[in-house]
Formats: sequence, C-alpha cells, structure tokens
Amino acid sequence: MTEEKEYKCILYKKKDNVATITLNRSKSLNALNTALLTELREVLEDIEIDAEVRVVVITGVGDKAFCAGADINEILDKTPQEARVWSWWVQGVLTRIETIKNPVIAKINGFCLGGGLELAMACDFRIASETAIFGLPETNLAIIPGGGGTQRLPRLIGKTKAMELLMTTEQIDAAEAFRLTLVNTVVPVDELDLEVDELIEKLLSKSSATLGTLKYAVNRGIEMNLEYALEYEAECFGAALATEDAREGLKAFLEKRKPEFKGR
Ligand code: CO8
Repeated sequence: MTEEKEYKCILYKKKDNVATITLNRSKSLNALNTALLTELREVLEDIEIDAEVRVVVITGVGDKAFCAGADINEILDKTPQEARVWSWWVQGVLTRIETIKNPVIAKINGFCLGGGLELAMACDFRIASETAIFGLPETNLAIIPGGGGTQRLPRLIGKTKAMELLMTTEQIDAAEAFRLTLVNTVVPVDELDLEVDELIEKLLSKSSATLGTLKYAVNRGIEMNLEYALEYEAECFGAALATEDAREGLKAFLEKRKPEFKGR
C-alpha cells in the first residue's frame, strides 16, 4: 500500500516499508528554509513511531540539486543570537536523522552544498549520481557551516582534507567524494534509482530491530572513548540478543533455513 502526505516544501511517500522524503523547493534548488526543516522534523518524528517504516530515503526533487544549502534569504537578517539559536535548532533536526531507528539513505542527484551536504552527512548512506557536486561554500559568504558541517566532515573524511574543503570552499565531483569516502557509491544518473533500490533490498532482508541497535552502537560509540564505547557495544549486543529476531536468526542458521524476521 502506498501512503502519500502533502507538505508545502517536501513530498512524503511510504511504500513497501520504505519512507521517501523528497526536498521539494526546485525554484531554489531545494534550499533548506525554516518551513522545510520544520516539515522534515515533523515527518521524522512520525517515522520514528511508525513500525511499518524500515528504511528511509531522502532525496531532492529534479535532477539538478539534492540541496544547494540553507536558504540564504533567511540568513541575512538574523542577529548573532538568533543565528546561534537557529544553528542549534537546525542541528537538532539533522541529528534526528542520525538518531532515528531506521537506516537513512541520502540519494544525491546533483548539487549537494552547504546545509545540503550537512543533511547528507547526517544520513547513514550517501549514494550519488556521477553528476553530483559536493562542497561547503559557507566561507564564500563569510559564514561557517552551522548544521554540523565543521564536525561531521572531519569525522567522515579526516581533519586534513576537511579543513582544506572548508577553508577553500573547493567543490568536488562525485568521483572525488567517493575517493575521500564521503559517499558510499557513485553511479551513472540513470542507475541511481536501481542502486538505491538494491541497497534497500539488502537492508530490508535484515531485522529492522537489529539495524536500529547497530546504528546506535556505531553512532553513539564513535563519540566515546574506547573503554566506554566497548562497554556500550556490549550493552547493545545484549539488547540485540534479547529480540525475537535474534532467536529466529540464530535458530534459522542452525536449522539451515532462511530466517523470517519480525522487527522485534
Ligand atoms: N539559498 C537560496 N536560494 C538559492 C540557493 C540557496 N542556498 N541556492 C540556489 N538558490 C536559488 C538561486 O538564487 C536561483 O534563484 P533565482 O532563479 O530566483 O535567481 C535558483 O536557486 C537557481 O540557482 P542559480 O541560478 O544560482 O543556478 P546555477 O546553476 O547558476 O548555480 C549553484 C547553482 C552553484 C548551486 C548556485 O545556485 C549556488 O552557488 N548556490 C548557493 C550555494 C551555497 O552557497 N550554499 C550554502 C548556503 S549557506 C548554508 O548552507 C549554511 C548552512 C548552515 C546550516 C544551517 C544551520 C544554521
């Protein structure tokens, strides 16, 4: 069954356990304004408690841009105090992508700049078309990334190259983004849907409960020192083993059959 919901700045579709969120402000290359981010937050909150959703895809409408960044029209008149609060709020919306129970795939189909790259970096997977362009151009505007870019980019690709990209605002193509491990895969434009569908298939074949626990273990643990992180991993291991799916997965292996997971 397909469920669609209308928003002003995004499109939302739920089909076959996959929720697809499409940034839908084509006239401004899907720039993130407060209205869009508010809708994104709302839809992520809905997904969090929707047991039917097992994988989330975020993409941009059209083939020119995934997202060209925060809407520059909204930035100019902010006071420093407002900017600080706004940055904190935007970070909260994007962090929700990181903490949501499901794997989230950024399907990147063009410009992926500024806040757009910050959004993509909060996702668990970045699958890009060959035409995608990446960059954090904020310093061209004499501002800095405020949606997590100064923190997630060095964590993903290392400080050396991150500092260079942040300071020079050099834009890189998809092949370079792949070389830097900023993206998982690069495919020709007309193969983007198929590539993402194949990844979704793989994720759907797993227990959604297990993937949720795994996501927390990686995302939380990487921010801890190794001692605490290993302790946290052990907690998560226990939580994973407590699920019905773990019983089923282990039994199915021993009985030489395919497991049937229920997501609990
Ligand atoms: N905000 C608002 N409007 C935009 C944005 C944007 N980020 N990007 C593009 N647009 C608009 C353009 O103004 C234009 O509108 P119009 O048709 O009314 O003139 C339309 O989209 C099409 O854009 P272009 O004509 O410029 O298209 P081009 O193909 O010539 O260029 C580019 C494409 C290279 C992507 C170009 O549009 C560009 O450089 N865009 C701005 C990229 C940028 O600087 N992004 C960073 C924004 S700042 C940011 O993201 C801060 C993040 C902080 C996160 C929030 C936490 C606080």
